[in-house]
Parts: sequence; C-alpha cells; structure tokens
Amino acid sequence: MKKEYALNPFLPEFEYIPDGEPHVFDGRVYLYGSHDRAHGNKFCMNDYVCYSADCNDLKNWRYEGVIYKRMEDQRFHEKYCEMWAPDVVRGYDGRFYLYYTPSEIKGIGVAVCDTPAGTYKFHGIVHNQDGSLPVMDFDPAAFADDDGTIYLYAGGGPRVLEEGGEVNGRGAYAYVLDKDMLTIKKASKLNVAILGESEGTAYEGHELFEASSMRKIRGKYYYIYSSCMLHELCYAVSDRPDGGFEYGGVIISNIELMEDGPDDQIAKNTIGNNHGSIECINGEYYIFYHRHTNGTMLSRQACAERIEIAEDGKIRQARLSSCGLNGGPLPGSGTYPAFCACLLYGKHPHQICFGDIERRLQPYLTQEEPDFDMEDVQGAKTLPRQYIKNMQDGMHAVFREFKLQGLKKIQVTVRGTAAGYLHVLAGENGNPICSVEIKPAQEWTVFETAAAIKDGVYALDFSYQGDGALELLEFTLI
Ligand code: FUB
Repeated sequence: MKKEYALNPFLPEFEYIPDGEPHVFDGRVYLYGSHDRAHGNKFCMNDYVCYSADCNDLKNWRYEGVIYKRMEDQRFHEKYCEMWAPDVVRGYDGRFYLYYTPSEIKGIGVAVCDTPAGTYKFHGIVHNQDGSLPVMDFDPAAFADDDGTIYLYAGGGPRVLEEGGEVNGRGAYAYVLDKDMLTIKKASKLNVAILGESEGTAYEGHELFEASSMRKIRGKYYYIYSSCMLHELCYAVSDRPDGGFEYGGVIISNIELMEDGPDDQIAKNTIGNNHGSIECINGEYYIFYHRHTNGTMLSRQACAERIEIAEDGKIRQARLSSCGLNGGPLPGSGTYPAFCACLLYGKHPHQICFGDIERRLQPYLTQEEPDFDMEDVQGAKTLPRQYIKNMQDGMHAVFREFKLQGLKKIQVTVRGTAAGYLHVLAGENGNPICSVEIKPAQEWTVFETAAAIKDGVYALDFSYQGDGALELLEFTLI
C-alpha cells in the first residue's frame, strides 16, 4: 500500500540502517549504509542491504534486498569483523563500486555490480601503486567529480586527546582512483583538523572524528564528517576536492544540540555517533543521518531532514523532525506510530552509553525480540512494532510537526504500570492541548480525551506525570 506521507525513520520500523549515504542514480535515490540489528550487541552485524525511492516520491521506499554479503570477502572468514560504513560510486566503466572497511582488518574492500542495487561481487582491495595499503582506510567515501575523476576519502581522528592508538586514523585523506577503481594514483592529506590540531582554528570544538563524505554543491566541495562531539555532522568547504577546506558549521545533531544555542542545552536523545550525507533530490537538499534506539549505539536507524543552503553556501543547522522527507507538516488527523518521536528525554541528563543506564533512566524506542528484517517479512504472521518504553514521571516524547485543524480528541495506545496523566502540549513545553488519564494496563489499551487548540502547525509534546512507567505504541488525532 502506498504511503501518503513520510515519517522519520523513513524505512520500516524494524529496519536498522545507519551510516546512510544517499545517491541519486538515474532518477532514483539509493540509500547505502551499514546494517545494525534491533537487539545487536555489536555494530553492523548484518549484511549490506539497500533501499531506493523514486526522486518524485520520497514517501515510498523500495527494499532492494541484500546487495553484499560479508562472506564474499575472504577476510571475513578469517576473523569476526563488523562491516563498517560503506559507500557506492559509479565507476569509470559505468559499473557501480562499493567501498567498505572491516572493523578488525586493515584495507578498504571493493565490490562491483552492473546496477546500483544488484548483487555486488568482491573486486579487490584498495592499494597504492607499489601494492601497499593506503595510510588511512577508515570510513571510505567515494566521489565522482564532474571532470570524471573518481576520489576516495578515508580517515578520522581521536575522540578525546588522551585516546591512545589510531582507531579512526590521524586525519583524512583524498585518494585519486585509477581506472581499475582499486589503485591509488595520488594521495593528499586534507586540512580538516583533528583533536590536537585545531587550537585557534574554526574547527575547535568540531574536530574530525569519523564519517567522511564528499559532495559537490554549486561548484564547491563539501566535506561532511562527524566531529569528536560524536552526535553531530559538520561540513567544511573548499574550491578543490583535495585540500583548502574551511570549517562551515554543524548540519545536524542527533541529540539536537544547536551550535548557536544557549550554554545550558541538554541532549534530547540517547547520545551516540552520527554518520550521513547530503543529497540533492529534485532540487531540494536533504541531510541523511541516523538516530539511536534501544538505549544503545548499536541499533541505529536512517532519518533525513530537508536543509537550506544559502546563496553564500552556508547551511543552517537543521532541527530533528518526525517527517523529514515529507516536505512539510503531517496531516492533523489520523493515527501516528510512536516510533516517529524525534526527541525522547527525561529529568536525568542523557549519557553516552551502551544500554543499561539509558534503559533505566530514559524513555527509549524498542521492539520485541527476536531480531527481524525484510528477509523475514514473507511468511511472518505479524510485523514487529516499535514503541516507546520507560516513560516515567517528567519524561517527554516530542513529535514534529502537524497541521492541526479542528482537533477534537486525542487517543493514545499504551500499556504498563502507569497511573497518571499524559499531558499533550502544543510545542515543546508549550500550551496544554489536553491531559489523557492513564491507568495500569497489561495489554495495549486505548485511552482518550477531548482536545482543543487553535488551528495551526504545531509540534506535539507528550509529557507523562504520575506513578509507574508507560509504553506508548501510537496516538490518534481526531
Ligand atoms: O557503523 C560503524 C561505524 O560507526 C562507522 O564506520 C562509523 O562511522 C560509525 O558510524
């Protein structure tokens, strides 16, 4: 069934695709990324899959299937590795090349396919002309320039100065690829500062950590990366692809810390990494990024927001929404799944964390085990639903934005030990619309109340006050 509007995340609620690299090929936008699990205990435990959408319809994404299996690359037979962030580019020969690096083994792997989302086959390992491996190989990102030259970017930096080793690398490199898409003809270190190099520069506080990506926008080169703040995607701009980059700003933070916001801002979501890129689709620019679920960094999901790029090339930091690819607010009537909450926070500050503390102290999105993905859909009696867990007193779930017209009633589908009120506010901490009384319920139960608000476009802030904890599956605007 065709969807009438787009939500965030924009793929099925049981699909966990982080590190998204969107690319338009022949009128369709393809999303390449890593593949997490709902209840994964490591990053990237699944094989690469791909989704695509017609550029004229970003509401309906098509599952393209598994495009590359880890066992295609012999190195994965030798040692368990996470299959980290990939990227795809159309090569000199018109075929499509997939670049990736395993977590525990050096060397950027390359796979090739005749079509953007067919079955990729192992092609080789990126190397210098003398056969040695390149100096940086972490988070490879590919880019085809207008003059036909194809570049690969890779590298990163420490997240804290005390960090020993070189997990992500010591800076980012641009490599010019030869016709075979494997051999590096030229390597240049980018002047994007890592920690320890940024003092007195505009990069200070936003030093390169990981997630290189390159786009050319209106003739300028935009290097997109995740900073050592972890949660934010930043950009740097240059007139050339291999150097001369100047820090531009933050494009998005998945905990919504605004670069120009007040000093006392708090994280509005689970704190974890971020990785994504910009794509121009039908003349509009979007930033693709990922969010965190399950109270960990290991179950990440693809989201996107529309962004504005000003005449002078500056990007204004985007806010998180429940409906990024929709191109506007959601209809003010109908049933909305709780999974499209864009902010989830409580009284305790969020911490960078991998599970237990977050699940005790914060509201978070989850789904029932066992794990499930599109390969399991056929034959499944029911599809897993995501819901918000652990909504306790003083916790908020915010949904953005809705065009409310003649709102009369709000229903919520909840379960849990809660006995209290779910206050619905127009805007974060805004004017009250209604308060739905909640009683303890073991099964999903609908509670409702009359609602009234002047017609207009609003975010909805669901804030719980009372005893116990509730789980929220969906709400209905009537
Ligand atoms: O997905 C695994 C790793 O996490 C990626 O390679 C990094 O960029 C980070 O998103």
